[in-house]
Amino acid sequence: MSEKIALYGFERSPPVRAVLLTLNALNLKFEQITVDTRKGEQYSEEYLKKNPAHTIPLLEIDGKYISDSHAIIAFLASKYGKDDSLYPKDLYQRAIVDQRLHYETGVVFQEVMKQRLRPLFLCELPQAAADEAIKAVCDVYTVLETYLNQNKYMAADHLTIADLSLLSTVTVMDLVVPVVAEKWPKLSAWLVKLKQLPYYEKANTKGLKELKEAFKPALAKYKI
Ligand SMILES: N[C@@H](CCC(=O)N[C@@H](CS)C(=O)NCC(=O)O)C(=O)O
Repeated sequence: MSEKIALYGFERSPPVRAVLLTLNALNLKFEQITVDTRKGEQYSEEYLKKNPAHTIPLLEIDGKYISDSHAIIAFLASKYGKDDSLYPKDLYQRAIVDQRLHYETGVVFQEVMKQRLRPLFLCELPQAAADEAIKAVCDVYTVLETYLNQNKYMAADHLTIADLSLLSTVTVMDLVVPVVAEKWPKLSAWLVKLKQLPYYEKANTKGLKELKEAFKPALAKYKI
């Protein structure tokens, strides 16, 4: 690989961690450039030129930019995968991976994490709304359990970028609503298996540890 790769973002962000997991799965060298959204760094003039949508992650590759974790990980797997297993070339198999990625974008991250879990995390909700948020998380787990009844991994019988994307968010939701084997046996086993990936610790645990600390007041306040 001769291209120069840089990843903008910080590790608390699940979509940033999805990219970190993929970069590590592909054994790629890259530079990490901190953009802390808590400090509003995504709104700097310089960053907005690179990503007008002011989101992290952002990938820079030889002076060109790609935003959105799903677009980034599909690009990386297509360009650097030693075969097509992470992002299959077969159009039906690829459509299944894409569907899981869209589900992660629209439902898991945007609807459940951003709109429901974030206010819970900020202790802004009454208990009834917290109950709704928890139910939304359980609904996601049930959908994922069904995917895992169809395949050994989220979108195929082997690891794909759909697993890496969902792993970054499910590990956060698991901090609030634990994925218990009694209710979601396949999802629970999937989590255990993915946590054994050789690059898991390096790519996913730093941001997660910080979030675990940050979640403590909410976990003390609500009955979950
Ligand atoms: N669908 C996007 C979501 C990215 C996103 O919303 N990231 C959050 C941080 S977790 C962010 O950049 N928020 C700051 C902002 O939108 O201004 C992706 O997967 O990259």
